[in-house]
Amino acid sequence: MAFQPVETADRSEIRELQNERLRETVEHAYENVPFYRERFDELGITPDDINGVEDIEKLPMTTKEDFRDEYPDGLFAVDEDEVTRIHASSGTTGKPKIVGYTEDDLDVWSDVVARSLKASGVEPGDTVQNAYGYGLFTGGLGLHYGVEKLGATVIPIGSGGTQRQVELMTDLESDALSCTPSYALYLAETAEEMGYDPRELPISTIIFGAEPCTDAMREEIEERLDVNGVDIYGLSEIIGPGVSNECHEAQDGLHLWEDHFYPEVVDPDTGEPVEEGEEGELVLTTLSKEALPVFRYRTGDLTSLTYEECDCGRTMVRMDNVTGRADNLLIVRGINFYPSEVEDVVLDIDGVAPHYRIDLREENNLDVMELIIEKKQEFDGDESELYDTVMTRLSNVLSFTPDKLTLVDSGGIERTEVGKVQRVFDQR
Ligand code: DLL
Repeated sequence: MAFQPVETADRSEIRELQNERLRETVEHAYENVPFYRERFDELGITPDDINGVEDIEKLPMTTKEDFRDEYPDGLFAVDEDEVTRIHASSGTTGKPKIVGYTEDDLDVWSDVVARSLKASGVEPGDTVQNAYGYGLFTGGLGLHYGVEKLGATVIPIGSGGTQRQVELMTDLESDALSCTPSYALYLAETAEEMGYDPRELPISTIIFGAEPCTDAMREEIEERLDVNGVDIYGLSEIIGPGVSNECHEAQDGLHLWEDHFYPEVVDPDTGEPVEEGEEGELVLTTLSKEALPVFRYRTGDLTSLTYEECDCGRTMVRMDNVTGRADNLLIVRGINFYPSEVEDVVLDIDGVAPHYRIDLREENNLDVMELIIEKKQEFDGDESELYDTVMTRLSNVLSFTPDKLTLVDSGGIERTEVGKVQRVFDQR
């Protein structure tokens, strides 16, 4: 059922592994990363103070600014000749975050991605069409080696070239597709334009990640392509895709592979831990990374954790799917909301396609929000009624309405064929 026995291990066994690995990681980082040694000194701690994960809060937190300050490799804990691979994650501003892997790190990464794929319902012998970008982005190569590790066949097509994706998928009878959720929809549209019925394409599973996906968006993908949509989560600073993944059996949260990554959830403002089940910012500590050990990394991603048993038999903690980031809270004239809240409301309305954008600008020193949404191709109802429905629903559920609501025809919102979709354009 699971790819590795540890996925269903007793909690006490998992805890022992975590304790042992945390102690090793602390020693390793203290010995080899001046940045961490200085932080430890400032806090007045040494590796002897860390006996296990119960001491995790004594450790310093690491932020994306630390990656930038230590650019390119100041956080690396091994010599250059031990680094087998480099990846990078480009932020919206400034230098990218550079991450490195030893051979053992790459092995762990393949393992956790293979676990993720198996949890998604992919079996050895299946064919996975990997439409994540290859290159510095961790999505392409990360998924690639996981598919091979599982014993499945990978089609390393990468991102873009959507017509070719559809043709190859049909000719090679791909069982699964890995891509961003927005790309899955784009592929469905392209297939339709090419004269295919997207529901008749051979894929039965889509492993989507790298972007937030609300339940409404997932339903749309599943319906349009007649697939099971499974969520994969990860970030370059920790390893890449494969930090956690939904199981297809229960699809009730993402199992976090906590023998390699220790999770905490904290209040994004104070950094203090929140109760199990409560939402906050995910903070991750690597437990086995050699090239780039990271303590208490502030991911910025909002989620909650549950240690309750899962129907699938895996014992590893589950995190809620990530639909918001602590830093994408929008504040418009004092009203706070996340783009995902707007998405949830709007996509639930008949006649609205899963494509939208939020434009924020300043007019006469005031914030102005414009919401642009696309009508479904088959929509033939009354446009002003649709307009009213959207406004009323937003007002009822979120207690605010945009200053301007624009309905555009199908295809009116630009699609993202390569990379991550951008839905908020803040020009303030
Ligand atoms: O996006 C790694 C990845 C590749 C994950 C392919 C899944 C599939 P980065 O480019 O470093 O790495 O971006 C990491 O993307 O902190 C989240 O904000 C967001 N993210 C990743 N997966 C999900 C997901 C890759 N399943 C950042 N749901 C993370 C929501 C996600 N957000």
